[in-house]
Amino acid sequence: MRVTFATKNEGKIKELRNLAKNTELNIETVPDKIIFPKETGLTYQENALIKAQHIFDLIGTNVIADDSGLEVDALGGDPGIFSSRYSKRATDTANINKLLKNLKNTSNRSARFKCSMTCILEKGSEPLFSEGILEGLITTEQKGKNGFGYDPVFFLPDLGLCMAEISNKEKNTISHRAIAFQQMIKKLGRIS
Ligand code: ITT
Repeated sequence: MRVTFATKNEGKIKELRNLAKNTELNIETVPDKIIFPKETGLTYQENALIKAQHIFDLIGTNVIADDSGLEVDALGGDPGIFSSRYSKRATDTANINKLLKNLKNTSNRSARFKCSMTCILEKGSEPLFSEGILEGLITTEQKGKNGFGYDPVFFLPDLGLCMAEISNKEKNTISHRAIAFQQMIKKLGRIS
């Protein structure tokens, strides 16, 4: 089944393509010229639906979207739904720098990645939703070159490594996005 992934984030595309390898889903991307509407939702789920619905309205075929973010306990859950636009420059490096600055001298480093995924199918059923969460700790300095976003400062206590230090393949066995995707695959299986 062909599904268009409503995102502009190259890191997400790479991950979802790999996740979909052993499934019947064929992940397509949106043309560069497409402009997404503002993510005005108050939750990951609302924002994922805004992205998916926008592309579905344009192309009318199966669409999948994810909205995700990092929640840091010592910052009251920030940056949360604003994770990609946390800093003014809104680049991965600027976001990480702002995060580490805001956590300076903070001993509570607990945090989690959350992902809400939605799928709208052309056969006209209600949108499907799934979710994934991954717990971790925010480091004091960056480590590793893999992944994207906050991966270089997201420490995985069970592995003793940052997310950016593990392979993309390994990330895809534990990540919030992988959990949400596996749940979505089950839901799609039930209705096909
Ligand atoms: P699209 O809206 O086009 O999908 P985006 O990057 O703006 O791309 P989101 O609005 O969902 O996507 O924001 C997610 C942000 O949360 C992302 O840019 C990262 O900063 C962070 N994030 C989400 N998943 C992550 C992951 O697996 N590793 C590291 N950072 C992640």
